[in-house]
Amino acid sequence: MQEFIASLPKAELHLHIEGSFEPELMFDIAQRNQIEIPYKTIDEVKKAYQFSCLQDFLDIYYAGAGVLIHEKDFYDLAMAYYQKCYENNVIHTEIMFDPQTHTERGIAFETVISALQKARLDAKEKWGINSLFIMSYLRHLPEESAFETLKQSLPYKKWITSVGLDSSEMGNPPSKFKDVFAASVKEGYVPVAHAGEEGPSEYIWEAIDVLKVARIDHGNRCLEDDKLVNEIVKRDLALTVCPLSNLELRNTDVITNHPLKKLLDKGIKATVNSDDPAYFGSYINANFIAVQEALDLSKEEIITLVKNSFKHSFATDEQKKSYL
Ligand code: ES4
Ligand code: ZN
Repeated sequence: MQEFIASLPKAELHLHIEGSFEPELMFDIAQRNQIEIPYKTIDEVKKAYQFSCLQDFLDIYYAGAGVLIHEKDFYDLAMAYYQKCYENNVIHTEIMFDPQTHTERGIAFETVISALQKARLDAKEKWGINSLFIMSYLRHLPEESAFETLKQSLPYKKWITSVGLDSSEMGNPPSKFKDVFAASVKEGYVPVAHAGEEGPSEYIWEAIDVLKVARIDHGNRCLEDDKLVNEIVKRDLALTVCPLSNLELRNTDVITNHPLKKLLDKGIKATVNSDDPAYFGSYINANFIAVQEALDLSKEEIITLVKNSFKHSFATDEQKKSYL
């Protein structure tokens, strides 16, 4: 089964590039930029990567991203993730990046997007990997800051497919970003949002009704509301589920209780993704293997999950035809 999973060509739809920052690369970049980080060894890092909730993780994630300064830093970060895609047989990936994590520290939007674009072209040439970019707004910041980010993105619009919403969910409902999402859609960006990861099912309702998302990131807590489940099925909205992220951030107590199979059984188009693999210790194949074993998923169910990712990707129809 493990070989079967590894051998399948896959798409990844929920991946934060800043969350793919492996400690080894973080040490290298911190050293060349002469920035102090609070760890001396990989062991110390692993010890620090024990989280009790989303916020706990985010504090460490933003601190890690703080060593990224130059275009080459972002390029190296992205290339390291594409290398993992190659190793995991990911042939199509939709990469989220958080501009505000960097622009708030004085790094230019252009530095980030130029590096990502170069890496995308090189990964396509080197490994044949197709990728799209999702510009994600930080929901703990005011909507005004997201508007500023939208404005900064416009010269690079042709390189960016979609807008997302991430960071601290509780207390920052999707409706806080109603206007900036409407403006983003007007500019041609496809809307997605994290909802129902830690937050309640009401936040998922807002993501679909107010932000009019094309996909829901996580969405696990939809299971608490039957009407919402019906609506998600009816509107054919996919969920980008991240099993080992849910486990590491304690949104799932044990992996055998993960809701993935329940979602599939209710007819929801669930997909499997790694979220922040460097922090949660697992890339996409490990996520598939963990849920396959814990939930006793059949080969057919694995194929359904993989097909869901391709079908609900933002690839062109022509690309989708070649994938499926
Ligand atoms: C995130 Cl797992 C998760 N949830 C919300 N925001 C995020 N940013 C990076 N990873
Ligand atoms: Zn995420």
